[in-house]
Amino acid sequence: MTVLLYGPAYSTYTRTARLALEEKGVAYDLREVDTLAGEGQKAEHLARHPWGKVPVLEHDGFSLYETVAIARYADEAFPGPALQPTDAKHRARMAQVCAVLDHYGWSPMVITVFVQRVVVPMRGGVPDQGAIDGALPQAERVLAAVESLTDGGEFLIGSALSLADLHLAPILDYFVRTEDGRAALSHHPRLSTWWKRIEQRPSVAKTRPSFG
Ligand SMILES: N[C@@H](CCC(=O)N[C@@H](CS)C(=O)NCC(=O)O)C(=O)O
Repeated sequence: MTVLLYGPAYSTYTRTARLALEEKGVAYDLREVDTLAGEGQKAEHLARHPWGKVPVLEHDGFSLYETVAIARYADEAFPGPALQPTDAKHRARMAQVCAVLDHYGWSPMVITVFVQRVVVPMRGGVPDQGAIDGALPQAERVLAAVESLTDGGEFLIGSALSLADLHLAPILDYFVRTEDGRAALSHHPRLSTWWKRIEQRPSVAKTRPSFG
């Protein structure tokens, strides 16, 4: 049965779910729910997600929200290259990086720095410099933490692509569209090298939003 993924192409979390499906080679229909236009709060979407957020995946009568759960499901329910290490320590590190990004990274890097520097001016507004100044040290701390948790190889964790890579790529893609973000990333050589490689991956290139 067709896999449906609800969410807009510009959403970083939706993109992580798409990356997992793309890397597994799973065909899916992206059903745009424009959360910035308030579509997440319509009854139709609230029936899928009690907080009106994206993404939501539907497969074979099974409905699932929360990106980490969706990405794990994509990995475990479908054939294709494994996206989670089998070794307990690497698997725990992968989960740790995803949690760090969710709890401490996404908000300062995407919601503050990217939105203030890119989206607000696009809409004719003036960036809130105070908010940016407050977010940058938080972003730097996250980059330093993730850099210290990585193995320094081709992928963030272990010897293969994992959900940690798919979690960070959409966040960093927006962050480095700002000068502040590029400067912050340049302080972290492992992540800088990782980003140059990962941004060229077909799944990452295919899902890159034009937004911003
Ligand atoms: N914990 C959720 C977070 C999802 C999330 O915040 N998605 C954003 C888009 S990237 C969203 O739905 N924003 C709209 C809103 O908060 O109303 C997950 O991991 O899926």
